[in-house]
Amino acid sequence: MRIDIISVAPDLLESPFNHSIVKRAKEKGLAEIIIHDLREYGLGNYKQIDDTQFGGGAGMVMMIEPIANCIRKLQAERVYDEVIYMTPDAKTLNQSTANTLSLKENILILTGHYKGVDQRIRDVFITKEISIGDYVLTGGELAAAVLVDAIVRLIPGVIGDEQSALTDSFQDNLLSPPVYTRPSDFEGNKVPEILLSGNFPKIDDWRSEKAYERTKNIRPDLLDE
Ligand code: 6GU
Repeated sequence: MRIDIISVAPDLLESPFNHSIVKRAKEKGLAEIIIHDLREYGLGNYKQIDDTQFGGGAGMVMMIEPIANCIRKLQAERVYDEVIYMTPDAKTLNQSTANTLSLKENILILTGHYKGVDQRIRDVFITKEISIGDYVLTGGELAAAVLVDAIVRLIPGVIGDEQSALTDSFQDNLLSPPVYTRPSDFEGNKVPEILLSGNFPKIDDWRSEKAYERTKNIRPDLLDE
């Protein structure tokens, strides 16, 4: 999979993709992540990328031409399955969206700053808008890093143990059950007996039960979906 990201703060996107699973995916050739500095497409000597909003009001708006020029240049090189805009005023990311996106060939991600981008960018170029939750970040870069991490680990072949991604929290709209490792007794806090029993069908049942219990207590909304 190839992922292109357009950003005014490309340095924010260096480090998140040079760790653990995402790094391994890149090394295995399963994911290619390229960051594009929007400033290079800015207008005039000052490389302008934002301007005051029509109708008045505080805050700058990202201008249409630099973004359009950047997107068009990238689109001339490959066909994108999705052109995604990261913005808090969108549907929130969930595991199902991450699953769907992990099967795409090429995706382009636009990250916003300030008051956001001129609406016409969204109307003309964007095929999907994603928020990562009901709170506001300074810019879309950290949100894009979250999205890319969630997608890349799902690309077939990225996680060695195939089971591992499949048994994650949310994969069946359930939270994960509790997990334990040695020692089996920490200052009197014992690991549940069943996990030491070697009875694997029973252990599976126990884990399902605990996953359901946890979901019911903490995220009952997931059970309605
Ligand atoms: Cl995608 N962008 C920004 N700036 N804030 C957010 C967000 C995105 N998702 C949640 N908050």
